[in-house]
Amino acid sequence: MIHKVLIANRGEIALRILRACKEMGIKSVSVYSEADAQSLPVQLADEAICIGAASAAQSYLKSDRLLSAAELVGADAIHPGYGFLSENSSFAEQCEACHMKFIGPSSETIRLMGDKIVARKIAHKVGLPTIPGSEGALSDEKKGLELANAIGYPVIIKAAGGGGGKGMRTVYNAATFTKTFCTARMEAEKAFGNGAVYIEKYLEEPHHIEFQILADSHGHVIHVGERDCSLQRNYQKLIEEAPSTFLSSSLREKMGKAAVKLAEKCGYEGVGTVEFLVDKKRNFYFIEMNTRLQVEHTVTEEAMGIDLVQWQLRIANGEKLTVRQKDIRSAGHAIECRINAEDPEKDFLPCPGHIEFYHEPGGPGVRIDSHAYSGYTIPPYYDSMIGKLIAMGSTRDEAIARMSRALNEYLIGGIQTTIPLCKKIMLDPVYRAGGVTTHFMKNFLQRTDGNKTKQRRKK
Ligand code: MV4
Repeated sequence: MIHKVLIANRGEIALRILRACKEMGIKSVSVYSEADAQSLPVQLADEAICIGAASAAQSYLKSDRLLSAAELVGADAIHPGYGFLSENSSFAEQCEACHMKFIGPSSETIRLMGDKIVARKIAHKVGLPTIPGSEGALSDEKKGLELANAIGYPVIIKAAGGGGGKGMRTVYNAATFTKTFCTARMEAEKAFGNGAVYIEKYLEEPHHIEFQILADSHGHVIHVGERDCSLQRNYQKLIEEAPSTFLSSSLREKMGKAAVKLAEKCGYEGVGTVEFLVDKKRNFYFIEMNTRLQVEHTVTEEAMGIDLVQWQLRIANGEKLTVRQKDIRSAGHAIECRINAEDPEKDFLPCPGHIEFYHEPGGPGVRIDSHAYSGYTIPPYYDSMIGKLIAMGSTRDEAIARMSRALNEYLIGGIQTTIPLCKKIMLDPVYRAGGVTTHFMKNFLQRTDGNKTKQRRKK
């Protein structure tokens, strides 16, 4: 039985996890860096323990210190949250060796899915559609060029160690292939310590749709629907929603079954996400599997009326899933806006600093997951997300109306945030029509920047 959980993370997700622990009568322990001593998760957890200096490399990424802290406080399990060590198979392995329950799948599953070439091979082998491309890693630029010529341009070069858009390069013709291939491989080696790259046919304007799966330790797997994460900028998700307006119920069923099959075939345990790209003609293709709780898990929670973090804890405790696939039904429509301490007017420059004033929205259909408060200082060492605003309604229009009004109530003084940008997107006719593709933000910023330039010229 899990009595005490050490939360190996910070910020809003640490808060999210300790809330689930409290509701279940499980003791929670926050770890913190010297920069996070004043943070909300430190103040609200049952215990808190300092693990090092401000930089992530000296604190939240130090597996030995996390394990020592867990042993010191008598924790039975470690929840890694997202980012940091959440998809680090060595850390999961160290936990296994110490008989400290790592809340997530086995280190073996994390390792397999962490290599995007291996994940693609497994998905293909068990019958999921994958994008035409290389079978494994490409040995050299000559083999790469031959294959790219055979597939036809454009092609995309991806790193085995990458994921989430890191280290990707698109190639539009044979003339530029070799050079781009070599740069991609060098960058992959430097960034991931793994120079292995693969290629796929490049899909134009795809939709990014991911399925949330739940798997208990007894081999039962279900999916709890999809999230549409097409609205991104530089591979950073900005607004997510569930369900996707782009899927028919029959396509949803087909993709959900594929996601469940993959989880079953790899002996998955815990919550996981199977990512797909869907093209204009509604062909779907597996791209990656994420073996962690994701930032945007909240839209699934609100759209499906389910607590995913509580399920993570129950599954880690060896409990069986009590819900069956046929019992899973939508509870409405949910949208999440990521509130980042960034200045959209200055090319999304992060702007950490002192929050002088802070007022959260409320009322029907509104949820905020945030560790911010009036007087809090956002440290410059970590990512710039300071909260997530989730709005739900019985229809998408209702969720949009609630999001708009909640964004107007959300008052943050002292720093720049993505709130004004999200307000503009909620009013945008293209967004409101639904079915945005991964190219939405580029077009949106061009359209609206264009307005700004015209206005400046008039002055
Ligand atoms: C692609 C693609 C087009 N064709 N793969 C970016 C994130 C990573 N998980 C996969 N990504 C893409 N892979 C092929 N074969 C286009 C993207 C992509 C993208 C995907 C999801 C959301 C936003 C995106 C923005 C640009 C490119």
